[in-house]
This record gives sequence, C-alpha cells and structure tokens, in this order.
Amino acid sequence: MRKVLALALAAALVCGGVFVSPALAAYKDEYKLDIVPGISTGWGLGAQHFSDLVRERSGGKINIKVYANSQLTTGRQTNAFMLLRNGTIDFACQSTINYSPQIPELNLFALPFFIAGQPDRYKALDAITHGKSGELVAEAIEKKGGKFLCFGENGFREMTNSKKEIRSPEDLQGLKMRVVGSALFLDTFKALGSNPVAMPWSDTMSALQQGVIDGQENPINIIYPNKVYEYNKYITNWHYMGDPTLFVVNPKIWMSFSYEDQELILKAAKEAAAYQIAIARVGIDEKDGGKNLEYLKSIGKAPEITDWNAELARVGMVVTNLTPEETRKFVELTKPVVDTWRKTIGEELVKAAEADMAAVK
Ligand code: X2X
Repeated sequence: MRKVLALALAAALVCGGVFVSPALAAYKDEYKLDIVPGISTGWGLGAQHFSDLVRERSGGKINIKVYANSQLTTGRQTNAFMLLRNGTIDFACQSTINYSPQIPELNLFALPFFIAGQPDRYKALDAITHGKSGELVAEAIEKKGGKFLCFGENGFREMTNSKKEIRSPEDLQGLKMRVVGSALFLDTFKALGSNPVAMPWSDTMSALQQGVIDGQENPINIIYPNKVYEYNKYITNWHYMGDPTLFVVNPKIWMSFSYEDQELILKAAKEAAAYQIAIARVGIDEKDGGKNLEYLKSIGKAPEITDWNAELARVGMVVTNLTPEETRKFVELTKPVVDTWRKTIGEELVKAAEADMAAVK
C-alpha cells in the first residue's frame, strides 16, 4: 500500500520534465527538536545523542537539530504540545509535565509519591513505561495528535531552597517555591503549606538569583548543570515524582519518512532513551548494583560523577535524605491531592499503573 502511494506521489511530482523523487521532495533540510533545559543536562545529552545517531546512520540525510532552552516555544514550555501538533516543532524530547495541560493522562507520573512510595522507584517507573499503563499513556498522546516513539527520563524530582534544611512539611511553611506551570504542582505544594509560584524554567535561574523565589524542584540532572547550588544551599532528596521524557514526532512528519527511515529513527530514539535513563539514575540511590554505570561504560559514555550526594556536598550543599517516617508526613498531606487528581487522569489508567507496579514488587 505504501509503495503504491509512493508511486502515485512520484507520478504526481513529474512536472516540467523534472522528476522529483517523493523522498527528496518530502525530507526537510533540518528537523527541529524541542527541549526545555540546556544541552549539558541529562535531558539535553539524551536528545543530542538521538540527533547524532540519526544523522550518522542516515548518512547525513536526516538532520535533527536540538533547540535547547525552550527556544522553539519562546519560553512557554507548556505550549509545547500544541506546537508539535501544528508542525512548528517536528520532533521533541519533552517532559510529561509540559504536555500535561493538553493531555491530562500525563499527570499520572506527577502524582505525589505514587511511584516514589514503591519499594524500588526505578523498577516501579519501568513497570509503568513498559506495561499496560505505558501503552495507555502512549495511546493518549497519539489520540491528541503526537506520534509517540518511546519514554526517556528527566529523573526523579528533588527539592532545593535557600532558606533552611527541609525535613518535614513544617519546614516548608510559607516558602516561595517555583513549580512548573501545571495545576497538579500548585495543588501539591499548597497542600504542603508552601507558597508555590508557577514559572517557566527559562525564568527560574534569574528568579533564584534575585531571591524572587526561595526554592524549586527538579532532578539532580537539571539542578547540578545549572549550578542551582550557587543560590540554593539546601537539597532534600524526596523523589516525590518520577519525570519521564517522551520522544515524539509530528505525525505528518513521521509519515513523510520511508519505512526504513522510520525504523532507523525509532531504533535511535530507543537507544538515546536508554542512555538518558541511565544518566538520570547513575549515582543516585541505585539498587541496581551498578548496572547503569556498566551500561554507560559499555557505550563509551562513562559519567564523570558517580556519587551525586558526595558531589552536591562538595559544591557546598546540605544534602538531606528523608527517613521513611519523615517521608510519611509528606505523603499524608498530599494524599487528598492524589485522590482528586486520580479522576482527572482517569481511574482506568491509574489502576493499570498500580497493577503494573504491584507486579514488580
Ligand atoms: O521546568 C522544569 O522544571 C523542567 C525543566 O524540569 C521541565 O521542563 C519539566
């Protein structure tokens, strides 16, 4: 069928005696890929790896350029899905958080302590992304107009601030915390007694520097390369939500690739995602016996830092790891938020995720 269509298209393109092959006519010189943070973050490195693999393997035919720092959304990261859908953005490696205003199902990952509350949070997250619930999430994205390729990872999100060590919700009272522009985050941080401010990431570093906000939450892979520690001395490792990335493409662009190139792109996305996941996890409270480090070495990408708590302390941070009892207080206060948001996300999906996680306990 595809061949017949290609032939018909090729015939249609014979104009003025010049034959233009459908592939040559359809492929762009450059495909724009959207990411929110800088290239030196784990998120950025994974996206760049994807671009490099595709360029190499296609012999330079498919050139995907990574536009970092929300350039393609001019800082409006929560508009990113609309721009992917309308073709302003061709490819993206995006956080579920930034697409969640348009695709409510994606709030699943941001339910406070939903994944972190499992015995092994990494296993639990993998159970979702590889399970029935992950399929439902992919379906939700496709229904709304994005071609889903695979899940990568930004990382579990931790909390930093300039004022004090946070061990309990009482310590958070009144602190001005920057959160992403998604209602679930405002609800979570209000429930904990803080004073959350929704703000794009592109404004966050200067807001921290100027003291407009006291703190923020992000994975260590974002915190460290952005030198958040220059303004925020305190970090609390609470892992309260897992933040996978989504490798996606505009469906029309996807259909413009030959079947072979689609395969090439999908394989490259999966490899880049595996790399991104490993760097999001290596050296952070792993229970995998060094599997991530071994994997990164095996692909020639051994990380410089293999113990993040030690490194954060070295650059002057007070690193706080919560005990299970301390974590419980945060869980209790955010439980009503989980109960409310289950309905927005959809019970079927939340239950599927619970079943996927229970299966690997
Ligand atoms: O805005 C953030 O905090 C970031 C960079 O992590 C996301 O885009 C979700």
